[in-house]
Amino acid sequence: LDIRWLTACMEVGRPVDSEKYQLPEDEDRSVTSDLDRDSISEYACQRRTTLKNYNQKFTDAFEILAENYEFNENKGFCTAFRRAASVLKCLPFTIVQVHDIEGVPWMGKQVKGIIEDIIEEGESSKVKAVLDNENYRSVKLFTSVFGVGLKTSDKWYRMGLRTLEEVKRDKNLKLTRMQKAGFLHYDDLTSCVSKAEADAASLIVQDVVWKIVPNAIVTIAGGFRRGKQTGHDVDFLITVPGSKQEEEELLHTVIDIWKKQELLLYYDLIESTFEDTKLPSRKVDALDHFQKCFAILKVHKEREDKGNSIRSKAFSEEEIKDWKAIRVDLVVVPFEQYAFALLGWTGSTQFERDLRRYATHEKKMMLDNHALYDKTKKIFLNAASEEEIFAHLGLDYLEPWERNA
Ligand code: DCT
Ligand code: MG
Repeated sequence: LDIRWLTACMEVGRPVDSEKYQLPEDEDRSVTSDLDRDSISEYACQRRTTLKNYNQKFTDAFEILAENYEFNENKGFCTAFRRAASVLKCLPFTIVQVHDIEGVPWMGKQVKGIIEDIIEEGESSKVKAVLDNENYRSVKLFTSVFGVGLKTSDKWYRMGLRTLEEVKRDKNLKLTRMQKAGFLHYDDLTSCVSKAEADAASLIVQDVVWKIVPNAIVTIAGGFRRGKQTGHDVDFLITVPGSKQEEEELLHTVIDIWKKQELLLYYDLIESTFEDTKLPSRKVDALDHFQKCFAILKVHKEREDKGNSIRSKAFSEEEIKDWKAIRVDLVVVPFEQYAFALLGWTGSTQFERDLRRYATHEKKMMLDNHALYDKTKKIFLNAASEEEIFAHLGLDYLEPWERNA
């Protein structure tokens, strides 16, 4: 495990709408712009954060430290480093001296220390120590398997296991169905999903959904909606205007069809746990209560060897794997909650955290993936679009590609 492996998935791409963001490609802006740093909000939902990150060497370092704190259940430091990474992603210049971060929020003592180390030494010894730490490396490795969380990783580590081979060899371990799929498709699932692969998955999803409900709306959310060129999965929201029954049955029918087509390598269908009566004090630990399907789809590769058919004929069918296992999340959303679900599932995770924190602390409102509740007026605020939700919260609208906090 080394830093290259860790950062392989953290790419810096171009925003979707390049007309609006004519930033010079790869230009390293080391000159501090005349940006008023005191005006940078402590909330990611009040910062425009595109994929152009001028401070990746700092944000990568913070994210490694945050992750290590997460592994060790130190929530305070984890949050501090996540917020620090997030805020640096919106700076329109590269930090070259400590003075550059004066007035920038979330620059605490520890954070400043790391920044100083990186400026002076080119790297941080604290980050290096984490990357060399046996516990960090093992947990990072174990959690890279689909279905393995911190609890399982910790258990394996305490059992003395250090490699995936050791885990696979241990016959006493009872793997869940999800973990078995994770090991089976490990290489595919740990190599990033490209934009082209996400588009191919979109076609598969649209094709089956529209066959069942022709007027259903299928939207790609998550990182790809924010303009990222790679991701760890592809997130889809599906809504069926009109019939509740069609809505409830849709995912079941999708699964049946995919099974017949042998496209489904794994799935877990979770029924909706949404109950109107419990509003607005819903369980906060669940991401949301929509019916959803966590799946691994078999996505067939575009044939690249059209002019090379003699070579392909030399291999038997089994030898050529012409597909890739891709993680796909399908979320079925009632039409009237669509804007809230879209806002919640577009992310980034840090953007979402700050949006909810802003609603709670600045507006005395409660925002989740289902609704927005005004605690002062004791009413739900309806919204048909993301723009309306931003407006209810008194926020300037941020386009999806400005939410890469
Ligand atoms: N989300 C959230 N809180 C979380 C996890 C996720 O609000 N704890 C939201 C934001 C993004 C969306 O769900 C989809 O989640 P991921 O697929 O994990 O995020 P992503 O941004 O799409 O990242 P990736 O590109 O790696 O798939
Ligand atoms: Mg995603």
